[in-house]
Amino acid sequence: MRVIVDSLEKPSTAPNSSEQPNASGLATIAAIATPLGRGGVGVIRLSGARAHDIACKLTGKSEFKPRMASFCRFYQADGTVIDEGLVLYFKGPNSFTGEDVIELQGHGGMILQNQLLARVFELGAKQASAGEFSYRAFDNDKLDLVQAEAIADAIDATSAAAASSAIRSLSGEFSQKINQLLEQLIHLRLHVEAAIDFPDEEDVDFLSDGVIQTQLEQTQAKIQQVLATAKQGQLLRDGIHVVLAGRPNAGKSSLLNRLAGQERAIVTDVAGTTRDTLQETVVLNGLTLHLTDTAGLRETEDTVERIGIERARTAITQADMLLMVYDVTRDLEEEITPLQLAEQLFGELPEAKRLLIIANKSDLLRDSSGAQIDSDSQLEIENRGYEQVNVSCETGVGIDNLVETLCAKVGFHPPENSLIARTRHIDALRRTADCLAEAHEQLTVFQAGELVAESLRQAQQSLGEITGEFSADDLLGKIFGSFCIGK
Ligand SMILES: Nc1nc2c(ncn2[C@@H]2O[C@H](COP(=O)(O)OP(=O)(O)OP(=O)(O)O)[C@@H](O)[C@H]2O)c(=O)[nH]1
Ligand SMILES: [Mg+2]
Repeated sequence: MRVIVDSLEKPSTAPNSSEQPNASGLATIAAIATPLGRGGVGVIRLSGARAHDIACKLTGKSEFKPRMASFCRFYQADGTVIDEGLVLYFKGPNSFTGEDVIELQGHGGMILQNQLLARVFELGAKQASAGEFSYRAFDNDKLDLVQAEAIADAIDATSAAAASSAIRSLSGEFSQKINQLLEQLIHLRLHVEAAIDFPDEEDVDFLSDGVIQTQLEQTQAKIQQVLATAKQGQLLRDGIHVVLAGRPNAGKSSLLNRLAGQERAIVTDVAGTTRDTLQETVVLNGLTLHLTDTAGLRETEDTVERIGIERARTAITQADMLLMVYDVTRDLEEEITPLQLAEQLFGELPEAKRLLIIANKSDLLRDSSGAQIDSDSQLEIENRGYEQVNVSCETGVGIDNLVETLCAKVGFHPPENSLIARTRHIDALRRTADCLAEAHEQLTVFQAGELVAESLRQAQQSLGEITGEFSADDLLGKIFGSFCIGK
């Protein structure tokens, strides 16, 4: 039987690394792990074979006990004291990186921390590059890629839900799901390879006895489940880019202020108030919204306004979701429907999944005549798969409904035990699903064992990219390069 589990060696040095391997292997690296600035405590972290030795030379001690805090003075070469604080020693492999790790907990503050770091370099450590500690942890099998990414995601989280999901991914929950799938796939490949290698076995026709097909379909279903979880995780991590667009004076800036819960944008009754685009990030119902307020769209001779409108158009093309805000008392005057207005404003009607229509100033409708939003146009909107929400930015009526509709439209459910995920993961899961669909076709339509085996091999390869089993060097470089120094 052929070898089933393909392997790909991890590279021996970190991508982006300024690593200078010496006789003892990798250099000992150091970096400030806490944010630079005023603070009670500042931490410098060292990792590598010389970490313990450097700590001894720095403090004049002969040794540190693993996992015990020791109060010490940190000395310059001439014996003057730089600072005093705690030394913590984690002996490899029982440390974050799997190597010997030293943490120097001195006082926070730029000058002290930089002096201490310079002294550590003098004693032989090298500056760590971005993500190098995490890379070493990955290289020493302390973390897989999903977990390493989860560390960065936890640090960068913009909502409490995103942070707790990242921590769940860090603990290995997401990796476990991927590993279970990998096991299922390997099992499946074993069956198929056996069917190819023993085609003449009597009584058994592995390819057509239905067992392989059933297993394949179960794996496909499982991939879809994980994909759905990952999509939620990606929304949780990245949020969505929402652009507020419409005619001047429709109430776009008022809506931004409502959603932000503060007076961020200038609101006046002068049409053309907003000139430049304005960004604000808010978390509503657990979903991070990166909002962009834009200049009202109209023909204009004003140079500044025209530049603003160009910027608005650029933002519109880049939006995940467009909120077309219109003034129910004015913007439909020429008897055009909201969908026609959208077509006029954006040049073409955006896809239904990218457009939410906001009928604003509903308070005025009721105040003046008691008239309601035109039911014919409402019907047209629904029939064509679009959605309209009636709001009043003045009174706040309808805003909650707007947020709920928006969340539903992008398929975001308030998170419960969700796991953080990235576009990279979703892409890999989709490719895996495609390979499995191909395998299914080769099996059921053509009974082509060799081709089924090849598609399954590719599926395993794509899936393995997620945790790092099959990742290429340049991908690793991209992932760890986006980390902060000291992580
Ligand atoms: N009655 C009422 N007035 C509103 C409502 N929303 C906004 N307005 C008023 O409409 C005017 C325009 O509001 P803005 O938020 O500045 O409108 P805009 O779409 O940002 O306008 P530009 O920046 O000029 O494109 C202001 O006088 C607001 O107070 C609403 O729901 N009801
Ligand atoms: Mg405005």
